[in-house]
Amino acid sequence: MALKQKIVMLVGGVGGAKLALGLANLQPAPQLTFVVNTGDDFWHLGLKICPDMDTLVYTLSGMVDARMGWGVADDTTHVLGSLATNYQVDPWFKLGDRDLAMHLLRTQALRGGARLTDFTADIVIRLGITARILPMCDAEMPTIVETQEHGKMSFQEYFVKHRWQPILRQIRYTGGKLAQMSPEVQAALQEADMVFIAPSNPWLSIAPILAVPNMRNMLCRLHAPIVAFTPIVGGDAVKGPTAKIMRELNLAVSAEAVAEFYSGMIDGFINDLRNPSLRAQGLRTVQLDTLMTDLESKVGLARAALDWMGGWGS
Ligand code: FO1
Repeated sequence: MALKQKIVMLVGGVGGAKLALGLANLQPAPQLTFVVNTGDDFWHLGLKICPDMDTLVYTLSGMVDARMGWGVADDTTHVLGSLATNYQVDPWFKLGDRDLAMHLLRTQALRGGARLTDFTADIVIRLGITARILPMCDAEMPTIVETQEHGKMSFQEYFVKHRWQPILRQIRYTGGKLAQMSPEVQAALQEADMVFIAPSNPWLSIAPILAVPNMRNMLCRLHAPIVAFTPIVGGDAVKGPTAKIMRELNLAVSAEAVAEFYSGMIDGFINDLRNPSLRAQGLRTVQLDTLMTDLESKVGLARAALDWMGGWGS
């Protein structure tokens, strides 16, 4: 597969950022665009927090805390500690001191009227990232979860405060009248030679992107091939709540159910070697080792995916 081709990847969360890093190591950066989930974003302690955007930015810039997969490496928590000790503020959402720099700058920029797209473009340059990182949308589109035990709650309350333990009944992808696809996302998709859907949680990380008005429609009509990666490996999620959520949504925990979720939109599906092979009509599939434990395996998976797609024409 010629590396000059323009690639767009829909991504959210830690698993997606790993593949993004693999791809960024292979692909000439101006040809690579990431469209990132912002459904996880929220306001906390007066600051605008964009966890999936930051996870990707920190991963691609080499700043990420590799053990957690999010936040900044070697960070301290003096501010959070002071809030807890001196002011009895519950420190349930771990904001490190170095990480706070990003939230302060972003909050200042947004309060000053900047778009999240422009703020991110500026940050990306400052941190030496050459790939393009676009939020799925500039308006707020918070994901709301409906749980059996506590009713409605914001995404981060569900995911972090309650450690995704409540039973999920429904997920709502909200967006006001202002929610619309940015010209940058629209152009990136229209110009793309191929689109990847990262092995991120389909319901928590990818579905919010697909819920941006006109996004699903546009992807379904795109001439460029769209290929999704399985987040299910060996009948379970690599990390996080994907398998638990699938059970709660009455779905089989399988790569097949994930492929089904994207059906009508994707042309190809990258399954894992450890999963049963799947056959879905009109869908090209391949089984690869999708576990990404180090940089070599991240780059290896990206390369194998590109090589596989390179053979499509023949
Ligand atoms: N995840 C956690 O499990 N606990 C945290 O306290 C936490 C803090 C946090 C702070 C900044 C940031 O950018 C991400 C953070 N995350 C934390 C990760 C994040 O909330 C989730 O991984 C995503 O939203 C799900 O994709």
